[in-house]
Amino acid sequence: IPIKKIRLRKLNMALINPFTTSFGTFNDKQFYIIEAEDEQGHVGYGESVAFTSPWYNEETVETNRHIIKDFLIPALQNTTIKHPADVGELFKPFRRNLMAKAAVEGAIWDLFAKQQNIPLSAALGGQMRTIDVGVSIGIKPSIEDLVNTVRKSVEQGYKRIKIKIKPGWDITPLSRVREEFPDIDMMADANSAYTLDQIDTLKQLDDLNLTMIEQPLAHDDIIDHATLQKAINTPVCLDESIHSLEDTRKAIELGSCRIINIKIGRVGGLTEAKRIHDYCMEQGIDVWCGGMLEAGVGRAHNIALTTLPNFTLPGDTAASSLYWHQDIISPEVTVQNGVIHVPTKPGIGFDIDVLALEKFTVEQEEFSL
Ligand code: OSB
Ligand code: MG
Repeated sequence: IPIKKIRLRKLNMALINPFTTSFGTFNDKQFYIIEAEDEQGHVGYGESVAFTSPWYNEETVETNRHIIKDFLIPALQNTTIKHPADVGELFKPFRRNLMAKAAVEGAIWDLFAKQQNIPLSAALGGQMRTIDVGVSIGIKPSIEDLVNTVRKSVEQGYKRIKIKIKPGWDITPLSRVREEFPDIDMMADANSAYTLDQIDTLKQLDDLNLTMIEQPLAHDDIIDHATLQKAINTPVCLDESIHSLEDTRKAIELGSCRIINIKIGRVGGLTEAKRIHDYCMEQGIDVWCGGMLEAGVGRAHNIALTTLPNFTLPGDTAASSLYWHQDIISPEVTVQNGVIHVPTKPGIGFDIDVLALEKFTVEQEEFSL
C-alpha cells in the first residue's frame, strides 16, 4: 500500500444533546481524524475515539497525538505495507494505546480499499447489505425524561433500546420503561459502576427481560463477571474488559459473558476486531458493534465492520442526526426502520464533506512517509 503522507487533524464538534454515563457527561467531542494519502490522490480516513479525559479507558485525545506522532507514524516510515493486517505487526513494539493504533490502521484500511476500488465492508469480507441498529440512551434528569426519550427512539424504529444505568438509577427507571413498553428489545449498560457487593440489585435485572447487561463490573475484570454470570439469567455482555482476541478467549473460557460488544478503537483496529468476530462466531458467542459517540468517519468504519456475519445483534451506530448538527460525511448516516443501508462506494463508502471537515478542524499537522 503506497502511502505518501499522513495528516493529523484535531476536530471539535458540539453534541446536540449532552450524553451522561455512570462516569460523567459529554457536551462535545474532540478527536483526531487521520488522513493517509497516496501518490494518486486517494485519501484513507480514520477517526480516533478517545475522549478528553481517561474515564472510559486510559487513553485521551492528547495521548493519541503523542503516540501517533512520536511512535506510530515513525514506525510507518521507510517500510512497505502489503496489507492493512501488517500494520498491527509494525505497532507491536508499543504497548496498548489501542485507540491511537486503531485510528491510524483505520485510515490505512480505507486507503487500501480505495486503491483496490472496493468497499471497506468487502475488503473486510462482509456481505450484509443492511445492518440493524439500536440506540444508546444516557442517564436522564428524570424518569419521565427517560420514558419520553425511549418513546421517541421506538417511534424512530430503533431495533434495540440501550439504557445507561448506575447505582441509584437502575431498577426503578428500567421497570418504568418496561411497564410502558412491554415488548421492546431492551438492555442496560453500567459502564463498570457496580461491584459484587451489589449483586442483589443486579439479580433484580432478571425480572425485566433484558437482552443483556453490559459491563456491570470493573473495567479490568473478567473474574467477578464470571461469578455474576453464574448468578443471573440475564446475559452479561463485556465492553471495557475486552481489548484483544486473547482477552476474548479468556473471558469465554471463564464464562464471564455470553455476548461481546466489539469496538474498533478499544481493540486496536479493524484487523483485531475481525479476529474477535471470527473467534466468537466459532464459539457461538453473539457480537454487536458498540459506539463511542463517533462522527461520520468512525461511524462509517463501524458500519463496514458490522457487515460481517456474526454481528447478529443491533449495534449502537445510530443516525448522525442524533449526535451532530452537521456531520463530516456526505450523505450523513441515516436510519430507516432501524436499518442502515451499507454504502457500496469504494472505501468507507461516504464522501468527506470537506467544508465541514475544515470548519471543525482546530489543529492540523502533516508528515511525509
Ligand atoms: O459504553 O458503549 C459505551 C458512549 C461513550 C462511551 C462509552 C459508551 C457509550 C455509549 C454510546 O453507550 C454509544 C454511541 O451512541 O455512540
Ligand atoms: Mg458500553
